[in-house]
Amino acid sequence: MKKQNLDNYWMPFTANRQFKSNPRLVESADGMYFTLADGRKLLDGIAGLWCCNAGHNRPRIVEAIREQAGKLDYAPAFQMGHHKQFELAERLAGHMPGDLNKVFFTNSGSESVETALKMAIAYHRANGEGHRTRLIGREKGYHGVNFGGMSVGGMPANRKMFGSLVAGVDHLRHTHGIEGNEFSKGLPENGAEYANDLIRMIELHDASTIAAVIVEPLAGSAGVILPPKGYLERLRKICTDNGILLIFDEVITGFGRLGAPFAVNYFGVEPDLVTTAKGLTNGVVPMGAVFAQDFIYDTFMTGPANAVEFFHGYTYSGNPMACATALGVLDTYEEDGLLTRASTLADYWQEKVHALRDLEHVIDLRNLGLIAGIELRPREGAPTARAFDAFLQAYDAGLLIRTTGDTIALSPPLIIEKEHIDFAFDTLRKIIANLD
Ligand code: PXG
Repeated sequence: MKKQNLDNYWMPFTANRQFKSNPRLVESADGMYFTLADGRKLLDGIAGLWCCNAGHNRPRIVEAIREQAGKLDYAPAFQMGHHKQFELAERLAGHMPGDLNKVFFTNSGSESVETALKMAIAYHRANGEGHRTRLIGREKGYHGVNFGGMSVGGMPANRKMFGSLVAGVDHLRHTHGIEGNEFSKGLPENGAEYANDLIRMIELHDASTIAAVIVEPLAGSAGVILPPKGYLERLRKICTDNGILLIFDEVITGFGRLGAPFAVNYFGVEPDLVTTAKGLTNGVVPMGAVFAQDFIYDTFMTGPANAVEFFHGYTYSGNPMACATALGVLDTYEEDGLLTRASTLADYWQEKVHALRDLEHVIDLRNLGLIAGIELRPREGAPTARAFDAFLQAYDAGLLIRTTGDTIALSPPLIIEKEHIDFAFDTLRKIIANLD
């Protein structure tokens, strides 16, 4: 076979030179597994990138795409519509609790975040409070890579190369590493008071300048950081008391990851806007969605009926192929009970995660639903190297994991069976025990 030319593709979030010197190329995928060019199988421990919640090559999804491609390939996104956009929005709203009934389509998590931030600022303006423009994010937050999301995000490496970012942004402290929370099973006990950072910001900036607070209910990318018990509830109350919109970024937690359809259901805390992507289409076709409370939508629907109410949208918002895919994905989730299945495996998963506690390199273990964070002690003078070694060794042993800093993150497809969980943790135990 002709050797593949790897020169032209500039890979995202990848050490290009290292990768190209020893590429890891997947050939196909089915169920819980990727297959490599040499026929070797790789158990997918991270659902692609936290997105293939129904696993790979699911027949309903493949069929939905085939059928749509031969029927309606594209429809103009503005001033025109097609049936599947409305059907999908209705079905999605049916899974989201409360009055989060209005759905705006995007093409990625990053675009969902930009959309939600713009909705928040524009909402206040439409509501006669145009002075509310400030956005509050959180340290270690990840809200995608576009300017708004990067600015409210709190990952230094993702920000430092890109200048002064969006003005008028502030950050709550993160909740990682709070004393007494090490090795918590599920939600940690300590740190609800970190939500009071928002009160300090209100005292500093005045509530009348703040449009919205955006947080991941559970921060994935920064290494699986869980909200302390009561934290999200407190954030909700402070926002409500001060007329500030609360945005949950559910790009990772959405679509069954925690054992409920959304973190909104799981925590019983209702934000004003919810951003999603990833699991919405099982990662198969790019798509995102923002859920808005009815009152937000209604606030926009007040001018003349022939006026565009929200000057925002994408050529591919509600793209027919993406909508058809998402409908096939929802069928699969519903038929297989995947939006709640993680809750039936969460105890078993938790037990397996915390069984790694005796390993010398392990300094913290975190879990919720079908998510795990295994934090390793960084190697002297070489942060991230130990975890990346684990990634390479797991790959050689037939297991795909993800690392961020010195934390290993796991978030498998929600179709996972106990035997897969056993394989993943047995493999990781051996690898971590033998790391330098
Ligand atoms: N918000 C959150 C909470 C995310 O996790 C985005 C927004 C951006 O989504 P897009 O579709 O624009 O990439 C994300 C994406 C990882 C990892 O391994 C996480 C993401 C993407 C790639 C890798 O932690 N999250």
